[in-house]
Amino acid sequence: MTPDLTLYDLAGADPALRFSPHCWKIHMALAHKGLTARTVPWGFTEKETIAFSGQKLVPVLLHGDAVVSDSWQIACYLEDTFPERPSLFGGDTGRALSLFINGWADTTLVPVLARLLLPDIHGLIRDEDKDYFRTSREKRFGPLEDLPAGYAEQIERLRAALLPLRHMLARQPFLAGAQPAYADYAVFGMFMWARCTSALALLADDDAVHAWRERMLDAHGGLARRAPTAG
Ligand SMILES: N[C@@H](CCC(=O)N[C@@H](CS)C(=O)NCC(=O)O)C(=O)O
Repeated sequence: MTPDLTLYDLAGADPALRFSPHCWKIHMALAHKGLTARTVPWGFTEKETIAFSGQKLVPVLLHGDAVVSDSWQIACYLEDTFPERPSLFGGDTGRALSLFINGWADTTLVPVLARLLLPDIHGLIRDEDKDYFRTSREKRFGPLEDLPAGYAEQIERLRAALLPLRHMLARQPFLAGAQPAYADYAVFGMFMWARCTSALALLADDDAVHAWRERMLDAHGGLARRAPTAG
């Protein structure tokens, strides 16, 4: 029987525009497991809609009576609930290493990318979310209007931060080895955040990370490549 899954998924003013890096990790993880979820588009200030989950962020996954929030917890839930389907981690060692890569992407790539993407995202979200988005993001990153002035340096920072990835992808096609798995999705979510919201060229054409990103866009029948983008 097909499991009944629902995913609360960050959306723009256009509900088809799904750009959350953490939600994208889960879109890819679901596809990896051969699962589909009904998705519910969610705006930044719709905190009441997900209050049942006991927290204020997406993704949130519902499966029967189970309510799971936080992308890493959702990935572990999918792995443990559907062990007969293709593994996201390839065992306990792979799970531990995937947790490191997930944490690396969240702590190293999110702040660098945020400075490149936030002004465009502000233009793409629902009017009723704009004040909240601006106030919450400007506390961390300063005035949104000031960010574009630093884009060239910021892209260099991003490319420098990707060195460990580049080093590995020069030797194997995916972070998880011959085929993609959650380690890849944890990083690729960041690139979907950028692809869906921005036209900035973040990677040089001859970068091994660029070639990997192309392979990831093609993975699972081109799920990510088909996703609506702002452009
Ligand atoms: N550690 C969480 C982070 C979730 C998160 O930051 N979600 C963002 C969307 S990408 C969100 O819900 N933001 C709402 C807000 O900023 O109030 C995870 O991995 O799921």
